[in-house]
Amino acid sequence: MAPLARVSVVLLLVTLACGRAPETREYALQGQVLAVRPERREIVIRHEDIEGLMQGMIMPFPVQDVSLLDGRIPGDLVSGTLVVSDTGAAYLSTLVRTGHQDLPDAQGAAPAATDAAQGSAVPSPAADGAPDTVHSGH
Ligand SMILES: [Cu+2]
Repeated sequence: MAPLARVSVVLLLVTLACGRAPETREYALQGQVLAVRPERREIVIRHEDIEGLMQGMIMPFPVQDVSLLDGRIPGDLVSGTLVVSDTGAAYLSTLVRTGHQDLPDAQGAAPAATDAAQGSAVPSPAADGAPDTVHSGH
């Protein structure tokens, strides 16, 4: 190889090494939405095991494109793509709703929550008694 050509190869390799983009890997994600926080550009998902990355858990996932969160509500079943870079940064690049399953006991309310909200107020003894106590105090 002529000396000049050899220099060119070395320069090329240096250029490639310096200009390379961070390595990223993509993982398929399945789970259920527990909370949506567009103001923080993140969504909390109870995800299933992610092969080769981590076991199932509840955790917040950042998104770069906040419109991915449009229309997502707690209870939505979703599948998405998790992008993890070699710097450790991770975010969801896709997020698709595949179904919906109401969250059990999400607000500490029993399954009867819907009935209670629809029915006329059934005053509890405590709520009933409190005003009387206040009035009688005057
Ligand atoms: Cu996780």
